[in-house]
Amino acid sequence: MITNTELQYRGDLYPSRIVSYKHDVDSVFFYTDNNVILKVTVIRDSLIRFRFTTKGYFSNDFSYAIDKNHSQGYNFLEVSDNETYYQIKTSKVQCRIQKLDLRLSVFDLDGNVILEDELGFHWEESYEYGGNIVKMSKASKEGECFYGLGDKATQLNLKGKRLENFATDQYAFQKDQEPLYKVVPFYIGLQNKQSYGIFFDNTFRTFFDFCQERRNVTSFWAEGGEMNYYFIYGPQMQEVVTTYTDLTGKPELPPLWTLGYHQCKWSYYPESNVKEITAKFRELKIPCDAIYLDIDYMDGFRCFTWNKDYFPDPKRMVAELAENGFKTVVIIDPGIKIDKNYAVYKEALEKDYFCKRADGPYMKGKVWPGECNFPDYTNPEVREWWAGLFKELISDIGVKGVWNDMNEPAVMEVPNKTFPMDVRHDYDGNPCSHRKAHNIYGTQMARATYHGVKRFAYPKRPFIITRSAYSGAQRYSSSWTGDNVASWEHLWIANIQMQRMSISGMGFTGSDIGGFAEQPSGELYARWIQLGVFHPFCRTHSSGDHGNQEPWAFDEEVIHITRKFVNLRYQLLPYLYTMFWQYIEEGIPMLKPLVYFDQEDAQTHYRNDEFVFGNQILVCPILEPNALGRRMYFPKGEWYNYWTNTLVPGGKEMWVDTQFDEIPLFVKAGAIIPKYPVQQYVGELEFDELTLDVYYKEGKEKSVVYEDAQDGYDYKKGRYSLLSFQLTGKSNKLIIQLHKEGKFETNYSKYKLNLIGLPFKIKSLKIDSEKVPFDKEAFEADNYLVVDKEFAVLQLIGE
Ligand code: MIG
Repeated sequence: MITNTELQYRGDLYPSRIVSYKHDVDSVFFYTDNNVILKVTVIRDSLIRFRFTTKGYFSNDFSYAIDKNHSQGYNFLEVSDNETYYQIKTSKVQCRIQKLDLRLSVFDLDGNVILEDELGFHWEESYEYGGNIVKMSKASKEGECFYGLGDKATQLNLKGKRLENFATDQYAFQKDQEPLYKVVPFYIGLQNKQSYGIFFDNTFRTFFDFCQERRNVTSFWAEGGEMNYYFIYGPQMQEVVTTYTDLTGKPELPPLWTLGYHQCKWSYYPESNVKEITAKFRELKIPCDAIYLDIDYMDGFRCFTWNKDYFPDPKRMVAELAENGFKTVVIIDPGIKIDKNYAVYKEALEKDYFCKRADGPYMKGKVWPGECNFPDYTNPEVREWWAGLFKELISDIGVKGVWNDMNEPAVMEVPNKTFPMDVRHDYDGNPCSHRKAHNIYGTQMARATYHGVKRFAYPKRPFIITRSAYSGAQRYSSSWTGDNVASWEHLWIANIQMQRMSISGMGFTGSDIGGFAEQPSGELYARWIQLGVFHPFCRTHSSGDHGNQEPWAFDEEVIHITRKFVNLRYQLLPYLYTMFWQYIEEGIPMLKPLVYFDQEDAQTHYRNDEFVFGNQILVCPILEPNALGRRMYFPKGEWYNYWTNTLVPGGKEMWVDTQFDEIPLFVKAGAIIPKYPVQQYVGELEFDELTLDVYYKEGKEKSVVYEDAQDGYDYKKGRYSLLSFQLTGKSNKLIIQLHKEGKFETNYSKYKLNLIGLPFKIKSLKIDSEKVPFDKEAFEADNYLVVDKEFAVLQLIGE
């Protein structure tokens, strides 16, 4: 064995033998004789934190990612030891730490290995910066798969890949290009039908290697900071993802209109152009809820100003747009123009809020406004000031959402596209350089923006969208995947990115529909909108320098397809809102990759294309030109073709025919799917019936529908409505039991049941065990049954 003294001159250093340990309520400290301490904290029985120091003491414990409200739960913690290792046991897992070298392994209670150190923790001292380059390597078994890590533009399963986390403005990124805009150092391992998670909470540049360098080794490392990671036990992927999301936080509910369709371009101006665009949506009857103003609305790209030639009276314009159902969202960048006549600049300068270089000068960089300084959003006082700047935009002008761009942060005309690494940051009282603050800069900007918009929008809910993000950013903001390209390959990438973001805790995300750079063909645009309406955030955006990208920039058929699919999204709003509610309540991802849906089925492990939207709708986009069908995999269960209502058994791959105006879309047998009427914008119509598409199944299936006032915070005081439908299908009977919860009274008074796949003819109807009249002819004419919403048990009895 090589000793530590020898290794010091070769690079890597290792912990040596454990000499003592100490145990407190939820943590165990292990001390080695070369100053390494490992602190093992049992946060929950299925969530364990491992934190290492090489200095003999720990620095201040601070994280931007961890939600201070995360659940800690009851823990069972038992420490024992034998000759070779210490053992820490919780009620879910046992963790062994080798006395010789601090290597650790985690087992389930049946003794199956879930995670095992290869070299384990090791490090390299950094002479240049001080501190360590911290490294970890784990043994990986044959067949192990890896998922997660946020916005990576590559296959869903990350096995065989090396990935880098460093927030980067990556214009027109390519497949497999690294690094991208967001940093989510969290992955899910799946091995032996068991899932576990690792969250490496370190904001320095990090790398993950999933068996690329060495076939049986997974490793992750950071250019500084601490080896500090969380192990999350599954065994189901759902438990891993919900635990991670609980740890890093969930958002509040967004206003329902944000789940509508959004239209954007760089840039819509002047006012007459904005009015033309919004009018055209209404004229063509393509629903739309939001219109965006990109950087040209400002006066010389100065944040919080308006170009008065283009927008002489923003308040009036925003109000007029609102009358027509359009919410206005405006862009705000971090670069503040150096201009002594510009109020925001002057104030930040006076108060010393800009980031500084190591030797004192302000950080200066070129962005859209020209030379800029940049607020240090890692300083709480700066965030507070920034939040206050939104008063006029939100309270006075009536803007409803703010779009944070360029916050990686992006700097033009410099080789590394961002700040030099010596720039100083407050890091909430833990002063550091840009090496440590870079990856969370964007999140702190979005956080400050969120607080400002929320303050001035109250009692309405705020809406924020950010380009850069670190784990936890989901608490403050939605996001989009940055500057993609109008290509078929990018449609493939977008599909995977949104699934990956969903299982990485950041579900409220979308791609620029149609592609940002270059111009899509009508066919590509149509295929993209057909997928985009199934993404939590649904916005068309383009750079504007390759022609227009509104639906009417294409031919009649594309207009028809756009309308058809956006209409479908608006019909599915209660379904979409319910899945959002499950995300904020329980951390359940809105989009479920097939492997998440059924990890036991090895066929799902390398699939990229199909995903489950919510819990009961299976979506498979068409990702190539001239395709009137494709092969796809059906996971477990039985699935109704949405367009034809024919039933397909799961567990196999099949060819599915489609038209140009359809994509393969399937509904789980037994599902009850709620639908609103098509509206041109959220809240346009009052309606008296909630449509329920009821998909018969022999057996049981539960469906839920969450509703509330669609905005505001009353839902937090119990003013919501949660309908739980339990469907039970028998050969000549269909029973629907309904349980209601919550204090919110929905406006409608009836359900309109659309019965699909009933294997029998209805003879009679019972509501709460009373026979009620049944108009057979009327039912057979259109298959709809209208019932009063106040029922507990509905029975359809066959002949
Ligand atoms: O340097 O504001 O990703 O969505 O339209 C380009 C102009 C700056 C990049 C964003 C894009 C936005 C554009 N911005």
